[in-house]
Amino acid sequence: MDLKNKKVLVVGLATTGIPLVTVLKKLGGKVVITDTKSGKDLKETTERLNLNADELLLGYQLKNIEEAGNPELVIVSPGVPMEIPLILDAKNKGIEVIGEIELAYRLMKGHLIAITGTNGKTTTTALTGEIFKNEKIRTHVVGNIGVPMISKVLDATEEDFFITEVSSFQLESVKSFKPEVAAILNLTPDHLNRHKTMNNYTLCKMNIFTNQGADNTAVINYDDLLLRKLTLNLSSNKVYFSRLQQLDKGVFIKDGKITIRSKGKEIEVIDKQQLKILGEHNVENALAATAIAWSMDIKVDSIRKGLINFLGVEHRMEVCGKVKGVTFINDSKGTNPDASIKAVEAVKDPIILLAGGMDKGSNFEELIDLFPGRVKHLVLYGETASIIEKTAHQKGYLNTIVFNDLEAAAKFAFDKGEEGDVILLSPACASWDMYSSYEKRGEHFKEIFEKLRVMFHD
Ligand code: UMA
Repeated sequence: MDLKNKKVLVVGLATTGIPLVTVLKKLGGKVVITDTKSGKDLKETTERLNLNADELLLGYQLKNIEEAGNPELVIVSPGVPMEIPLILDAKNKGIEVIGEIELAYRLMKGHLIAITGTNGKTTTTALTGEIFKNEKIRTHVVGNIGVPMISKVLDATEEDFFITEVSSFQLESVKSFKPEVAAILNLTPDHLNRHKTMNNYTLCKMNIFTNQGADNTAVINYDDLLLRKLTLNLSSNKVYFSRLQQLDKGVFIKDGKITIRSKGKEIEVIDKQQLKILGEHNVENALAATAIAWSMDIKVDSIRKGLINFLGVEHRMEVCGKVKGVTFINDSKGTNPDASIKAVEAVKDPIILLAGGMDKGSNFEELIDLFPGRVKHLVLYGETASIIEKTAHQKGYLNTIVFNDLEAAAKFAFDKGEEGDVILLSPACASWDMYSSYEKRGEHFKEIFEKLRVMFHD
């Protein structure tokens, strides 16, 4: 893709926008950047990138494309909604609008593996990356996981592998994006505040397969009936994984072992007990990573080593430690009810659950249904606190309390905690009402834990 002297508008100057601008400039593009954040807020970034005033339209939402000086191409960051007037106007006037992931795809060399799903995608992406690294392959673990794909494309060679986590936001604006292997792990409602309906959300996710052909592989969770139905007519070569059923062909659990069955041959990979990541949902993630690696001819020994050695990702069921016999677990990445359901199911000891955050229009009923016998207290904070509390009370679960912030909530949980209990931060909501990211929320929780640990000399 030739970007030399091409006028490009970049919308959003944060984790994605920063390397995006750097790459566009390296390729000779004429860059204009807009962000609703003010010049003052972005001063450090604009200085670091050596940007001048002509290139910057900061501090307000542009209403039309003329305001950006009629660029030839618009590239959006994942968090920028596709319905803002600027984007609609650009599209109406025939100006191409793509996301960063699409541009990265157009510029990349090497092999592309893409992983999506409502939950488990970060763990599966990181685990797949570990497996590929065991094979001594140059691997870039990128995407929604926090390292924009665009930041690695210019260094890559034909032999490199991109293991890319893709979100519904990113998949909404792809066009030619064509992974050699594409995986959808599961589909439950999420991000409905942006996508409006489950159908829209599903359609975005399905874009991962749109450009695949018979020479590409689609890795699909056989146990997710909606997903199985939606992928029935794909032209890709389908590889299923299942935690619940033994398949004629694919990756599944047999006698407690992760097993591959292919061309009439059966291969035992590991006993699922050997996984260090907790919970049945992580067994699914391990099955998916195995299926992806197997479809790319990765040796079973490398898969085995990756599965056994993988310790999980930060902010996902991360055990911080114990204070006075109470275990603290940071699952700040639990940003929707389904993720928190998996977290609660994975903990065998009595739980004091910290939850709440930005309102994405989620339904919390199923999460609350799990509480009897498992969750001793539900300690809430953030924008959704009263919504979750109301749902809990309607369902007859009354052990709830609301605080203004996470620190007060965590301290209350600690006061209530008894030896053997688990204080689980699994908010079931996005962090954006109080934090800039789930990472910042998780770090804050770990700081609170550290303070208590020091205070009680544990
Ligand atoms: N902005 C505007 N106009 C708008 C909206 C936003 O100018 O209308 C600006 C904001 O002021 C801000 C910038 O755009 O400066 C933010 O862009 P962004 O929200 O895309 O955030 P990035 O920092 O670039 O991070 C994004 C992903 N964020 C989102 O999808 C919301 C990160 O996923 C991802 O790790 C990163 O790109 C690298 O690829 C985070 C996430 O929470 C982890 N993702 C959601 C999830 O997993 O559920 C989808």
